[in-house]
Amino acid sequence: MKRRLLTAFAAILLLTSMMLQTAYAALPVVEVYKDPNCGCCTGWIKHLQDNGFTTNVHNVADTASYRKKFGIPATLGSCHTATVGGYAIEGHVPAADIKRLLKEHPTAIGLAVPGMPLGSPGMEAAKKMPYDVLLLKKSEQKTTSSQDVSQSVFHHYDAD
Ligand SMILES: [Cu+2]
Repeated sequence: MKRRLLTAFAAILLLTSMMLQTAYAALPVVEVYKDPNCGCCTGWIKHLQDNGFTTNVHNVADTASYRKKFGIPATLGSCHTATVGGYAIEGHVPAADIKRLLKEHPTAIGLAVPGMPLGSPGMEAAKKMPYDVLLLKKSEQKTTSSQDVSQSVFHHYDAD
């Protein structure tokens, strides 16, 4: 009898710890690569943290080399580049879109907000610009140029 109770107790403990692990695993750590003097990058990092993400910031001299390594075409570049849950995140991508990406889990390189549009997270401004969050995928065509990345609009943000 006592033994059975102990077994039940152990099972409950195991279940609880599994549930806790799932809760923590819900948002993987964002590894951010930025120039040490980039202010708007810091603004974006704060936006991620305010939305429940844990960040690991790497101050690097050459973000372009990381961009290349993560498969982001230079033409779609911004001020910082990041990885999360096996995806690349380029520029001022809103946290809500990163969460959607992780939830929907498409086969993709990741998301990009090219340039630095005013009004995007970390680029707060009185007047907002319209901008797109792009979903980047490896193109079917087997070429060796940066053209082998296809892009589609993941989320469009309107101007004010
Ligand atoms: Cu920026």
